[in-house]
Amino acid sequence: MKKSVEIKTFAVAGHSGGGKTSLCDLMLFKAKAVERCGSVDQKTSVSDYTADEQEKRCSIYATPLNCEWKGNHLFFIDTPGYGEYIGETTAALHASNSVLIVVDAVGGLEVGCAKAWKMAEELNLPRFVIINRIDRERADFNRALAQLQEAYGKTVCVPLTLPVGTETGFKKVINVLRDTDIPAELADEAAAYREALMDTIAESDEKLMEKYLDGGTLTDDEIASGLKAAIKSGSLVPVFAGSTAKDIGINELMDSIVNLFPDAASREVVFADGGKIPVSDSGTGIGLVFKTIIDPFIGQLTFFRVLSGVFTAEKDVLNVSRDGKERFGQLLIMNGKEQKAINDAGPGCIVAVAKLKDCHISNTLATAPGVKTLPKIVFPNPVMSYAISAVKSGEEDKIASGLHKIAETDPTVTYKRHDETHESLLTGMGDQHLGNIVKKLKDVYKVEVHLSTPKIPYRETITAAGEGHYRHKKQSGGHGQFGEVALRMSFNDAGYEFVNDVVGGAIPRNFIPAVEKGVHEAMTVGPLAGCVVEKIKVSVYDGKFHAVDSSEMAFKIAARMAFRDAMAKARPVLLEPLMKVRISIPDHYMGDITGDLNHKRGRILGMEADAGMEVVNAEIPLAEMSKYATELRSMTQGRGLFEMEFSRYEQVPANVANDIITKYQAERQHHEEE
Ligand SMILES: Nc1nc2c(ncn2[C@@H]2O[C@H](COP(=O)(O)OP(=O)(O)OP(=O)(O)O)[C@@H](O)[C@H]2O)c(=O)[nH]1
Ligand SMILES: [Mg+2]
Repeated sequence: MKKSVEIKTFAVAGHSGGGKTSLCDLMLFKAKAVERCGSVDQKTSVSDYTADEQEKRCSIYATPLNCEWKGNHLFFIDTPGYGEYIGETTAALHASNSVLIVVDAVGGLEVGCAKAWKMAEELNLPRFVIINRIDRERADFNRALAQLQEAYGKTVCVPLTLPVGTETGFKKVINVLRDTDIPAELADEAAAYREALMDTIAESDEKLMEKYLDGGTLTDDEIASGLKAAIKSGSLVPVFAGSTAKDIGINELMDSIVNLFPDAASREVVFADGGKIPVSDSGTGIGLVFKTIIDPFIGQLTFFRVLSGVFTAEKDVLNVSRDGKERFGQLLIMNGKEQKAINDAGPGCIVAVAKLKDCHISNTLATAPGVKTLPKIVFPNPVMSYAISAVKSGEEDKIASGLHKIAETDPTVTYKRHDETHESLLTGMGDQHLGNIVKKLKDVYKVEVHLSTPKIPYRETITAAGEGHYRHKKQSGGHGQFGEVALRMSFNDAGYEFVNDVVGGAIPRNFIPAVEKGVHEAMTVGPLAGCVVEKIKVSVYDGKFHAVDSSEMAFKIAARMAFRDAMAKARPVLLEPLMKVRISIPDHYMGDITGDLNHKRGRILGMEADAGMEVVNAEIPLAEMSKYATELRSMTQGRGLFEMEFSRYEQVPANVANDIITKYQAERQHHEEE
């Protein structure tokens, strides 16, 4: 096993189609980790090995890979660029020490790259950029570089290598720090970047600064250590030029991974409580589980990243988060579906173990007691829901158990029964993501499902005070039913409140709980559209009882009817959920996006420029958002991203409310007539 300083652990991230997977395949091949170079186009990629990925020719899952290069062991994770699979990228970044962002020289700084940058920045992960596909028609290295520099700073994004020629004329790259035979047309540029880099290096260390200002030449080691310090702090993000298709610039990139990427010892272990310890090459193993898969052939595999210490095969391990114990079998390092068993794994290693009992994403593993938990991985909120039901009746349990297992491997999927609409909801990141889930249910869990647009959980409340009264009286045979209730209601912003204001025993105390129950029942099916009623205060102030005929049932019915009577007089209104939505787009889509928000009854709260994208913050009714993942994709050709979370309930505008109420009342009448 290599020492932590010889281990580099990084995620490869960026916009879909930039060439991340192709780059990973090429690195594996160049490092002789595989015999033939995998290809996305020929469906032989080591990383995109699942049938779904091969069919779509795009990554869906984050795939841990590894190889050795010039004395270092590289562990890297190829992530999908497509926005709906962002959960995979999130997990991968949590297992990494730095991020290599792949930018397409044709497309430039697209939203997938901006998002990767932002996530890396939030996790304090050093960044590197490769501008790839320079061999392609309409490629423009300088345009892509200018976009990066505009978004993140001219002194931050500085090229370490520059392309000689472009498109079909792209032949090689030059290293601005090292190379001396620089073509005349690049000489000025290379000199300017060299100077910028030397300034950054000097600024990173006072001693180096003095030496540099005194006119001394910095040694290779001094240059590397200066660059590393600046990279670690994020004040420098080296940019590389390349083409994975033509294998140009990739040697220089891989050498720099060895020389400049932060190693596994460079980052302290930070626990959930903020406590820190330095990375150790020996002693108690500490690891973070970031991925689990359920493979039809291998069964369940748990991936974790070693943060400190050593894990050994065939040993007991503690799951600190679950307060449990696991028995490790083999320790595996993986290249797609190829696995290699190792004896032990130290800091920076990404390893897999088969068939653990109770081990989940975000769990902390340790080889000895006394280790604190690591911070949990925070996944993005799923944003698109469908009501899901079984095609064959009676297979609901099969759906539940299948989705439970799927959600276990993908935290951006949820499956829940909605308390208010009583529908089972499948929620995920968008149509394609959910499409994959449905396919998996069919292929792996053998159950077919229907998806439909879910009902909106509208609610009802009142805008005035009201009084209601009802006498429930029935004489059937000998024993009758009798209960009479009078109540008042008023709007109560704090929530639901029930008060007993009955004096003089008009309703005996022992029947009050039944009255409250009746109110409660009436509140679950409001009079306007059958929705939950909220934010009201109800006070029972009068009633009558009968010594023989009164019963709990009679008071419950009377209370329910009195409630409806009062509510009808208290000017009831319909409320709808509003979502807080954050939409990131390139600026030229701004007009289309804001225009569309107007149609959606959206309210724009603000706009900002963030990490190279324009961001629109808005509040939009949930009823208008059910297809937004798909709509945004088609409005922006896949160049937009959005996040969404529940904000609050608000009164539905009268014209919209009328339609909803009329439709509900018509359905109810139809039911009653049946
Ligand atoms: N001409 C050219 N094509 C490239 C290059 N790198 C990748 N490609 C092609 O670009 C397409 C997309 O490449 P991928 O490696 O799948 O891109 P990715 O970034 O992994 O995409 P996602 O998995 O969807 O995020 C494939 O057809 C590749 O063959 C390159 O340097 N030059
Ligand atoms: Mg890919």
